[in-house]
Amino acid sequence: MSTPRRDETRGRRSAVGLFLALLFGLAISPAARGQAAGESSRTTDQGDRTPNAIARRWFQDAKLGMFVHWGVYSLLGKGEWVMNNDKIPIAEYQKLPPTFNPTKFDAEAWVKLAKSAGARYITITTKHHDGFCMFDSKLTDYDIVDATPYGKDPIKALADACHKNGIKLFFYYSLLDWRHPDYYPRGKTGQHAGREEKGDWKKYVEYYQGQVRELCANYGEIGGLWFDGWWDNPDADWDLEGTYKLIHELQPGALVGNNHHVAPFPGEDFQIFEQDLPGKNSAGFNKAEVTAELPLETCLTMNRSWGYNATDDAFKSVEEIVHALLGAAGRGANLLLNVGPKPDGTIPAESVERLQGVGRWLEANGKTVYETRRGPIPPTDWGVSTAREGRGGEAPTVYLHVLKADAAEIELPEEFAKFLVMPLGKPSPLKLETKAGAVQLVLPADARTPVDTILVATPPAPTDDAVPVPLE
Ligand code: JFZ
Repeated sequence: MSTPRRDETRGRRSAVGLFLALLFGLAISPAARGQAAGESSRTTDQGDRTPNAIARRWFQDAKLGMFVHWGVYSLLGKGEWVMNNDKIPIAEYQKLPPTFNPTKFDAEAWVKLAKSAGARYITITTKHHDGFCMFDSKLTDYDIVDATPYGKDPIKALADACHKNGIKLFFYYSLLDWRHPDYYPRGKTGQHAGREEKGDWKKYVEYYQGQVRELCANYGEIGGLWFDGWWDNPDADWDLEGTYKLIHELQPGALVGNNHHVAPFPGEDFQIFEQDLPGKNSAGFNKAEVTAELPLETCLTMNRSWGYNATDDAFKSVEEIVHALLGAAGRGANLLLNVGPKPDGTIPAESVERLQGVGRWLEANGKTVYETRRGPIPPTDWGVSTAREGRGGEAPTVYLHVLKADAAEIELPEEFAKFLVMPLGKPSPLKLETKAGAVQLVLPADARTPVDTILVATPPAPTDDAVPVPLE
């Protein structure tokens, strides 16, 4: 016979059970989530076998991507905004491509580096705000094949190397263009380019959509498109609906994201945060609410610059980057970690070292990150949680990532009272004490590990009188 106390326990247990079921998308149908038909009915639900849903789940599993900001601006070593910031007119800036010859660019080496970091995808600038195209476009001569002594398409080489090495490739594409004459009426930036005060916006939209078509048609299977620059001209008619439809038609498994800093538009497959974890706004421009419906991604610089900056040595440590990765994972987001290659095509040594450091950490601890979802404990003062679905009827596993180095005791929600909690890779269960409705977990110094103390929490078996049994 159940005692009242046990009934309470069961109630709590089912709350965690419900959370975990929701977490892995087992329980909610699109209809139950009030979604309309068409574009917005795309889901991440397990049962949804459309290429888009499969790609979204793949994306949520992937956790780490390598972001690449590379263009003719790299020559000046002052970041990718140099044309605007230094008020360089087009006539001057155009002198850069004839000197751009990245003979040391090695697509295979970049992809292997991304892999050694534990990244599962690469997102690269195909055109930034300066309008220069790093891919072979038939719609302009202002591209790397037509306008530089290099004369080859690095995006093609990268796409081939990615396909060969099982890495997905996403294309960053700037909707904003500081050079195109038809980018008119102008937006907030690019005012010193020296263009005439005229232009045909419709023609610009045709141009950019034509380039999106090229990116979807000429590089085999791609991971998706990552748009930026909408914020320069938010009231303009961008026909994003048409653009997204084109992408989804040409590449049914490609995901669309847009760094517009507002709530996601229909047809977008993931929500982007810049220099901030979802829900935070230290950068000042992440005011959008975090959507529950879409996969999330946070992009982050390794120093303070996106494009190569010769004097910026404010590099984050490997520990800080791993904490950012876990902070993202604990909020259900991927981390897109940036590198700014040099004009010769090599990636700065500081970045290489850090990528490899992150890779070493993931090599040892990746099973608590990849293929997980945000865990049942929201990010808190001691760290974050992630959770992994149980295979073949097994109970799900919750990973507690204790990021606070000196935490001697951490507080857990009372649902955890009957969980078995063990430091990753150590066979000794930790002591849980219930005090005033909360569970205190004692963390002796010898149970802690540098960077992240990972605790594996296994829920009690679903039978009524279950007593946790230590795992073998
Ligand atoms: C944008 C780009 O401008 C930047 O060069 C880089 O590519 C980054 C990933 O994305 O950064 C922005 C864009 C808009 C604002 C801030 C940073 N904004 O509106 O405040």
